[in-house]
This record gives sequence, structure tokens and C-alpha cells, in this order.
Amino acid sequence: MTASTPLRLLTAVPICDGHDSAINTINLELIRHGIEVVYLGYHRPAADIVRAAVQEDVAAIGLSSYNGGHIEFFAEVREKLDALGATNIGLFGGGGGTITLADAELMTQQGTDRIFFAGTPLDEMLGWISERYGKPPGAPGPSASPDLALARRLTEIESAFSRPVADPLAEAAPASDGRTRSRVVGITGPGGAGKTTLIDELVLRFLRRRPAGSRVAILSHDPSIGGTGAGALLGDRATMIYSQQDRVFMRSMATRGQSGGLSPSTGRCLELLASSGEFELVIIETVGTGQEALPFSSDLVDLRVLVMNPDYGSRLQLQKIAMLDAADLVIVNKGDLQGARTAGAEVERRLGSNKRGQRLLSTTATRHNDAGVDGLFDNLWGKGE
Ligand code: B12
Repeated sequence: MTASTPLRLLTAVPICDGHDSAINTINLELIRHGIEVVYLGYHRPAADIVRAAVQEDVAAIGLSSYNGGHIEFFAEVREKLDALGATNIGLFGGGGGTITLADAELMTQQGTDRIFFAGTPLDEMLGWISERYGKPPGAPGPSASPDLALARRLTEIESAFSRPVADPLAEAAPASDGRTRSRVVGITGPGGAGKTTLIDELVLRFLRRRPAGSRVAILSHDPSIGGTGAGALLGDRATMIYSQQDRVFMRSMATRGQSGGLSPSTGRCLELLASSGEFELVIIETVGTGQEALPFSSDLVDLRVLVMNPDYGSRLQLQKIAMLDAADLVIVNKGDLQGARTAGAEVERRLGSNKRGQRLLSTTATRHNDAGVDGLFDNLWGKGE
């Protein structure tokens, strides 16, 4: 494990189980030790866990299971991994006193690497995890699924970048062949504006309205802790409902020391996805950004979307947000909050002074069938003018 290739793990709590307090503690300990943790959340079926592990190309899956059914559940995860050729992905877990010694023995015979019992010190767990999985990633099996092969190429690209770059998107090689390029939409905005929920709702509309064979890819960014190149909680999947679907390919990227909302390798990863011929649409989500951020200064991104919270403070604040000049489309999300209308009017005036024909939409991403999100989805296919 080096600074350029941190160990990546996926953690989750099985279906019909809401005991997430143990895994939340363990996640924190893992990221403090430089591990990138893709956290899928609780009440997750085996198929969702395996799909995510494959797309994220993690070294192993860690499950925290308290409500019983662990023998069958761990076995199902192992079987599904193997069926996709992901024999390289390890499986481990724990669950207090619910998993007995006898259960654990049977589970290891069925392909689980190790079960941790109540009272195991965190240090012991971390030592074992680093020793067992902290090596260069193992090769997938001969029947590796296309998503696993793509995921491994993304890992190779990520590993090739050992330090921040001037502009991540400028690192992308220009498209070299005649294959159809995906539509690329960049979504940015401050933390807590609702970007991830909005993207999940856009995915729902994509699944409903685009032909059954077409797929969407998401490159989602979260910060590496303390601005370092290692250790990150990649948690966007935990809040997504519709994106847990075979037509969606999602990759969670840590910023690995890059400032500005993206990772050093985002441009290259984006180019791979957009020219793969596999995806009709590619969505990039930045980390929660500050006033000065301009993450999408490249032709690689067809549409630049800024998502705002109506709670941005006084009108004066709007003068300082650089993306309000650069965005093709501005969304004031959380339209149900008090002050959303005023915010809409203030942002409209601010955009009007740019005289660039930028579009403004109001959305409430948490509302089912929100007309604002419908409008946003329609706008994804044009420049928003
Ligand atoms: C806290 C707790 C709750 C909290 C959960 C809060 C939360 N958000 O997690 C609340 C009160 C909400 C709750 C609710 C329920 N609970 Co409860 N709960 C517990 C309790 C007391 C502790 C579990 C815990 O978090 N321990 C803290 C962790 C850090 O310590 P640990 O378990 O020892 O874990 C160590 C190792 O196992 C390992 N480990 C654990 N997971 C993982 C994962 C990985 C990847 C790794 C490496 C290691 C690892 O690391 C830890 C460090 O040493 C257990 C009893 C118990 N003592 O286990 C019952 C228990 C799990 N609950 C139980 C039940 C029945 C319920 C309810 C169904 C009750 C009800 N009728 O409503 C609900 C179900 C909720 C749901 N949606 O699933 C039963 C389950 C029985 C069973 N399996 O047959 C238990 C065993 C209590 C009992 N004896 O009856 N519960």
C-alpha cells in the first residue's frame, strides 16, 4: 500500500439489519489508517454489495451482521463475487455475539476470510486487514465481468497519479477514435446542497426514460482526510437508492490531495468512461466545493451544473461564488425550504448581470416526482439555453 495506491475496502450491513453503529466506528478507524472505505450503508442486499464491490474494484468486503442469517448471507456474497469472476475480492466481517465460533468455522469453509468477535481490539483488526489485503490488487478470475475489467482499468489510472496536478481534466488524452462519446455532465456545489440526492433522482429518470440497453456512469468524489493522499470515507452510495442498479456504473474517487473538488486522475478516468462506448451519460460529482472552485474548465464536460442551497447567506455572498459565472445551469435545490423563493430571485438577478443566457431551475430533490428535477433531466441533453 503506497500513497498513490491506498487500500480500498467496501463495508456494509446486510439486508434486514440496521445495526450500523459498529461499522461506523470501524470505518473511522480504517480511514484513519489510510484506507479508502466505500461505505454502502445498512439494509443492503447481497447483489447490491457485490455490484458495488466490483465497480469500485475493492480488495475486500467487510460486513457487519447482527440480525442473524449471516451464514447464508456471507455465502451468497461469496457466490455472487465468484460468479462475476471477482475471485480476487476478499470477504470478512463481524457481528458481536450474534456470530458464534461454530458459525464462523462454517463461514470460513464457505469462503469468508475471517470473522471478528466481540472484544477484538481495533488494532488487531487493522493489523490483520493491512497484512491480508494491503498488497497490490490480485488479478480477477478468468471470467471477469466487463464491469470488473473496466473497474480495474480505473484503478490502474488512479494508481498512476501519485501527486496532485495543475488541472485534473487537462490530464485527459484527447479522444482518439471515432466511438460515440458520452454526454458528460459535471455537477458541483457546496456540501449539503443535495448533489448526491439530485443525481440519484436523475438516475431514476434516466432508467425510466432512456432505452433499456443504455447505461449511465457516475464518477463521485469525496475528500481524502486532512488533504492527504490517503484515507477517505467514500459514502455517496449509502444515500443512493436508484443508483444500485446494473444499468448504473458508479465509481467513488477520493481526492488524494488534489484541491478544487476532483482527484488528480479524474480527467483520465472520465475520458476512459466517456469514450468506452458503454455509457450514454456520464455524471461527475465533485466534493462539496468552496466559493473559488471552478472544477470543470474543460471541453470534456458538456454541461456544467452548480447546485446551491437556498441558505447561502446574504446577497453579497452571491458575488463571490465563481461557479455562478461559469455554470451553464444553476439549481437552487431544497425549494421547499423557507427562503427558497427569495434565493431564486436573487440568483436570477445575479445570473442576469452575466448576460450569458444561463438557466436557473428550482428543485426539491427529496420530493417524489419533483417537476423541477424533471426539468433538470430534460436540460441535461441541451446546453441549458
Ligand atoms: C446497540 C444495539 C442496538 C441499537 C443499534 C444502534 C445502531 N444504529 O447500530 C438499537 C437499539 C437501535 C438496536 C435495535 C435492535 N436490535 Co440490537 N443490539 C444492539 C447491541 C446491544 C450492541 C451492538 C453493537 O453495536 N455493539 C458495539 C460493537 C462495536 O461491538 P461488538 O458488537 O462487540 O463488535 C466487535 C466485533 O464483533 C467486530 N465487528 C462488528 N462488526 C464488524 C464488521 C467488520 C467489517 C469488522 C472487521 C469487525 C466487526 O468489531 C467490534 C469490535 O471489537 C446488541 C447486543 C450485543 N451485545 O451485541 C443488540 C442485538 C444485536 N440487537 C438485537 C435485536 C433483536 C434488535 C432489534 C430487532 C430489537 C427490536 N425488537 O426492535 C432491533 C433491530 C434494529 C434493526 N433495524 O436492525 C439482538 C439480535 C439477536 C439476533 N441476532 O438473533 C441483539 C444481539 C441483542 C439480543 N441479545 O437480543 N440494537
